[in-house]
Amino acid sequence: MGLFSFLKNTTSNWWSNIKNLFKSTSDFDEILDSLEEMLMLGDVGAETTDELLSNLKTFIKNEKECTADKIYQRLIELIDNIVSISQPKCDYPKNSLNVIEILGINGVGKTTSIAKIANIFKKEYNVLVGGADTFRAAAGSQLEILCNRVGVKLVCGNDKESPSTVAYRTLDFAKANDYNLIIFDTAGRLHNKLNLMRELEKMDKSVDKFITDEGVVEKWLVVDGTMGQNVFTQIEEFNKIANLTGFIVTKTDSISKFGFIIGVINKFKIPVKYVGTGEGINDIMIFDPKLFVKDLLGR
Ligand SMILES: Nc1nc2c(ncn2[C@@H]2O[C@H](COP(=O)(O)OP(=O)(O)OP(=O)(O)O)[C@@H](O)[C@H]2O)c(=O)[nH]1
Ligand SMILES: [Mg+2]
Repeated sequence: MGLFSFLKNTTSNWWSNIKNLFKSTSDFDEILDSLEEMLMLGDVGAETTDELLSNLKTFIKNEKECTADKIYQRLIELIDNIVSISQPKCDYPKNSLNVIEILGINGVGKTTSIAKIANIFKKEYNVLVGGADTFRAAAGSQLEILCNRVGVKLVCGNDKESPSTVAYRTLDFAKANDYNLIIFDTAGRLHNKLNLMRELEKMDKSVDKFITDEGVVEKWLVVDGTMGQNVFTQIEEFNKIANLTGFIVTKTDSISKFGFIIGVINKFKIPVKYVGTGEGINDIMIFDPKLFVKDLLGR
């Protein structure tokens, strides 16, 4: 069983239909028309679908003895090239403070994902979690329960504190106590976009005070896989207010189409770091592009 074996139950239907298309006819125009439709239906998105199609058209034009199978192999190669910018390994300098800010709209799985990645990173780093979601009253207690469960120290804010104050306190504590990886939970729902932007800017100021040149600051957006195409708009919005460096795609256990993963990586050139596969602490996997291509496309 491959790492992305969960894809086999669901997505294979989407991809098998695409694969079968290349066996069903040798009329290249017909293949390209149906392929376009299937990529769109699979949430790959208009831009990436257009790019793939135009690339395949050029390939057909230049290939002396083109066959449906050659076009199919080319398609896989193109997808492989797209997703392989997602490098699975996260490597942070152990002698510095490093920060991962977890962003995303409400309910996408930020807090749960923090517990999951804290549990992974604690094997290699001294992990401290900062509860900078002070907007929602229950956020702190949920995070506390999860951090206790994975055995990771938490610095929690109260609802009278601003996220930047909590960030400052957390980093101060981290510096004094030799933590080297700080993961921040943030609020998904602020009154409006401007408010969110201001809070994130203020948080960054706190972070800047502590992070040295060697330290890494990541901003990972959590997107809910069940939202399909809609994740594109969310990413666009967040990318305007924060320089995103990665994605966590959650709830992949409840989805049947993974095309948006291809589209998102291609459009934003930002790697998918982790994939959430359930509600349990261990229901997470590193996004390995090679395995994604192997298991999704059966290469
Ligand atoms: N099936 C499934 N459920 C998940 C996954 N990740 C998170 N969830 C569930 O999604 C719900 C919301 O998760 P949270 O972690 O509280 O989401 P959040 O983004 O922190 O939410 P807010 O703080 O309210 O903005 C919870 O019921 C989680 O158990 C996943 O990978 N698969
Ligand atoms: Mg939360």
